[in-house]
Amino acid sequence: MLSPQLSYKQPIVVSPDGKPVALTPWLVPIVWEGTFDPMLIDLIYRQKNITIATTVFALGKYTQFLKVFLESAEQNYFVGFRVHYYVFTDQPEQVPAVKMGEEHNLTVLIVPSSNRWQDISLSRMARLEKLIESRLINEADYVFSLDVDSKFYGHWGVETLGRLVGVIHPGYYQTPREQFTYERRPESQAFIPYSEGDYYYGGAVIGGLVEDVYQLAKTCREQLDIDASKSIEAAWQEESHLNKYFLYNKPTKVLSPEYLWQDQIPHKDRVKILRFSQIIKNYADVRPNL
Ligand code: 48C
Repeated sequence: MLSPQLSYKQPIVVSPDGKPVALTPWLVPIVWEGTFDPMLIDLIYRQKNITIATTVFALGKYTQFLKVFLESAEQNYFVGFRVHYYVFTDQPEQVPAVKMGEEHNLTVLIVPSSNRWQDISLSRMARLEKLIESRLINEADYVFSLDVDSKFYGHWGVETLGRLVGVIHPGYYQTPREQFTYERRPESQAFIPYSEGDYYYGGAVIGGLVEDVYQLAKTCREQLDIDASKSIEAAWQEESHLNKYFLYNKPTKVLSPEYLWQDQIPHKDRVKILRFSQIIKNYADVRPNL
């Protein structure tokens, strides 16, 4: 019995007349400027007493990105709500002292160094899984895992909260699915055939309710372990496994590329506003290996 071929038309993100599409084929919101009322949604969430945990990994030379990440976050990220940052690093002394807003806290978690950036990226799922098991299950309602080599340029608020939240990668939102950089080797647990795929999600932003992000992290870690036991490393490390997960466990909210841009990509005629963007860096200067 062949597994049912999940081939269906590829969802579009921006319509031919340039208008953003605000709903996925499975009827969950795609969050763009203008598709939500910040005042109203703030009012709704203020009634709840929520805590948002945020994990960032800053190993090796990536500690240099912490200052801009944290300072720009304090100006834009869940301002007015309770936020607890968990900074994973191999150099605690490199974590800058950044003035935190009210009810914003930061905990430093020491992890061993690594001389392969791929391993650092790959290990994030395992670390997230363990952090949720050991602490977040009691300390937070929502959790976001964000790439540290980024900067907040605009409002990032409770419009991004949901059970399971992914972001559309800025490099692939107007690309045919056959060109998505999914893992295409059937022997990998992250395999996605050319005929399938909704969006190409960026690994730099993963979010949702603690319990749901736990299931994501645990599943991806298990899949990563299976691949590793066969000496397979997926095309884009844990981002490949994340895309596989989101294909079969649809996000309940999808963030537009406003929530994950890249500084080197022009944005004026593409998104109305930039909120979070990966800064330009020379990988040779910041990574332990090429
Ligand atoms: O903390 C590090 N140190 C490294 O040497 C390489 C990656 N990382 C962490 O992994 C950072 O949190 C990065 O944001 C993340 C993987 N993402 C990237 O390297 C690029 N944003 C693709």
